[in-house]
Amino acid sequence: MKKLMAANWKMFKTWDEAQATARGLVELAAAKLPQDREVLVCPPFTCLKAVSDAFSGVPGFATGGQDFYFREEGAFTGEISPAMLRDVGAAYGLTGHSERRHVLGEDDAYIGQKTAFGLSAGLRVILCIGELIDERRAGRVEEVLERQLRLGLKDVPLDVSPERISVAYEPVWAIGTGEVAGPEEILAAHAFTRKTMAAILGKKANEMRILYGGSVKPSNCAEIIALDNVDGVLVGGASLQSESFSQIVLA
Ligand code: G2H
Repeated sequence: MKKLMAANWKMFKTWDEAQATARGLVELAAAKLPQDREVLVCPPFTCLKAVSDAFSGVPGFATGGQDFYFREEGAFTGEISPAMLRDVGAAYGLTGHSERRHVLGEDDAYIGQKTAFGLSAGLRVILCIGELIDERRAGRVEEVLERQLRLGLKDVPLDVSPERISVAYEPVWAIGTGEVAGPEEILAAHAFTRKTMAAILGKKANEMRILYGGSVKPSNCAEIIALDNVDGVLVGGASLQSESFSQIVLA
């Protein structure tokens, strides 16, 4: 399975900034991109078209939305549908990012509805999961991940193509803090995630990608990406500059 090197730009960049960063990334990384890697950038909705256009015709480069709603269209002020994402070139959509859960108040059931709807509407979906520091200290990591996976993947059809659904493990205490989970913590969480996905979706879970996210940077990416059950990374802060994200993509 190809490793997915994914960027989450969160609420950063205007159209011009997004275009310049995307073009810079293509310049720095496209020619050297190994066959077994793919690049994904999830910009704010307002710059998706700029990044999709910059990636157009570049093999292995794709764009995605950071979120979407679980209806095709309608009176849902402020929301964006999977079809609208696809209309501006996006192939992927994230669900359940920790900032959606803990800043915007989304719960597991809602995230599960979006995950299933995004797949049915033709997106590739990356379900994000991860525990809070208090949950880790209380020894509740597996309980939290299991709940997030069971509810998040609840309505995913069992015949889904494995490349269309991925999970990103992002321990909340490692997001934007500079504090990376250690190899043992990543190995344990990813192995548990794989086992739980298999219990929910069957053997095909072995062909689904599990990404790690949380303070990934050029200096730690090579070590993380080499770990068992790490099939890619989801990068926030260090993906905002084409120089640092290209180093991660090629690490
Ligand atoms: C986790 C990650 C990107 P950062 O949110 O999803 O952000 O790399 O800044 O920790």
